[in-house]
Amino acid sequence: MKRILLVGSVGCGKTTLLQRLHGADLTYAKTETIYTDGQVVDTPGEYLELPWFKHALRLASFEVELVVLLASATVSEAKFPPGFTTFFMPPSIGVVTKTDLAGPSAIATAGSHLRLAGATELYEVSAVTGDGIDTLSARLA
Ligand SMILES: Nc1nc2c(ncn2[C@@H]2O[C@H](COP(=O)(O)OP(=O)(O)OP(=O)(O)O)[C@@H](O)[C@H]2O)c(=O)[nH]1
Ligand SMILES: [Mg+2]
Repeated sequence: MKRILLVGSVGCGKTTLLQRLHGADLTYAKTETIYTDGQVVDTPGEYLELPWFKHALRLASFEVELVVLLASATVSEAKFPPGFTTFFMPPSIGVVTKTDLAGPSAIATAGSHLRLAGATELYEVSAVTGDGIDTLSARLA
């Protein structure tokens, strides 16, 4: 599996996706700091949402091959600034999360936020039901 950095707002599903990708039990634990689990660097959503933490995301991105931007299908507002992917040296992909909790138009809205952020390659997943995980795992292999 590629070395990846997970970036997204608080509660968008980064840690749950990490657990799913690793085939681990899904257990909720608030991420308090940047940490590495195998090939995955997980980050707290605050690092995206609070401007003075953003530099930490950029530093962490130097360690990975791919940045994964996550947007929850349950959140209607954009959490990434336009062109956010240019902030990172490695390429980025976009992942819409929590597709089990939203309809097609909400999923499309989250996807449009990821495109505006600069992600040209999008995936739609539910870490809970497993929908879309095989396709994403194949991309990360
Ligand atoms: N239904 C559903 N719930 C999900 C999914 N992914 C995550 N959740 C739930 O959303 C909540 C937040 O998930 P986390 O994975 O902790 O979110 P996070 O992005 O790591 O959040 P921070 O660590 O605070 O930045 C938890 O209660 C998860 O169970 C999903 O695909 N479907
Ligand atoms: Mg987390």
